Amino acid sequence: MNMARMAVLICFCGGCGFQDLTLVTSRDAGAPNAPDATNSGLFDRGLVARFFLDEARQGQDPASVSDSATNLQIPIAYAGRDQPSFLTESGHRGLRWVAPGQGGVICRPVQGTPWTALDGEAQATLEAVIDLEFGVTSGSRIVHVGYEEIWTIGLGYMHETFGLVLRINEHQNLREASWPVNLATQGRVVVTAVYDGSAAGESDRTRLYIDGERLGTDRVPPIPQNERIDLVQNQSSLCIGNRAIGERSPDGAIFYAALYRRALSDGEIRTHAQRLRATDDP
Ligand SMILES: [Ca+2]
Repeated sequence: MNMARMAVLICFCGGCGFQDLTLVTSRDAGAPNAPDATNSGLFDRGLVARFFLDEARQGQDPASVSDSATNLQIPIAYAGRDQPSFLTESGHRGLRWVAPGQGGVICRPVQGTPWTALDGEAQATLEAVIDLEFGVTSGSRIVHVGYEEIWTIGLGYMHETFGLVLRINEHQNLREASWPVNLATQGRVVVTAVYDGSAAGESDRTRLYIDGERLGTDRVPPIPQNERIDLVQNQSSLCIGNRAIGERSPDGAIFYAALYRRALSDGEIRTHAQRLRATDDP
């Protein structure tokens, strides 16, 4: 019988100055930092939604995809014949949009779903596996919660302007952090954006990682400590690859997307990146 084992891990990242204090529960005495997922090899604590986007082969058009965190079925709205469409790229399944700023979206209102657990939290993690070429200058959506033009929380891509962006609470005071990344030269990458309102330093309240490595930013947003995410539950939808009203697709593929109600640690993000680089399906 495996007994749960508690371990406190303190790791200091060489040169980066970040300290990562992580409390881990492991069922495997040989793996002190093992993911706590049952079968996916990914951390489950604080998980709000997880999409593997593996439902179909190229050319099939299923009506919905599954959120493995809640077992909700999320409708896919297709825009014409071409987007989004399922693809398999080097063995990885996902969906591809063929032009920026178009329609087509995976989307469902948050009200009445377990996703509302994110409402009022002062931490979140948005994670995606993507291979994007372009995004519209006003922000193509990767993982997005909001309504109409509003981002209550989302990860997006603004090609040739700001790069990857994390936006929070636009209906109150827009909090925006950005990282100048040209995804067209990156290929398939694991992108992780963290909002940690509890962080003492402003520069640590928004963090971005590519394949598990943290990027610096020269635009540190002034976010008050412990500001809470307001989802605007009665209006917002959770969407992948667009906003509910369309016109914000990226040009490229999304292979996986997840949303947490806590800030994943640097170590957890690296563990996820290794797993998702290898496979973004269950
Ligand atoms: Ca996938």
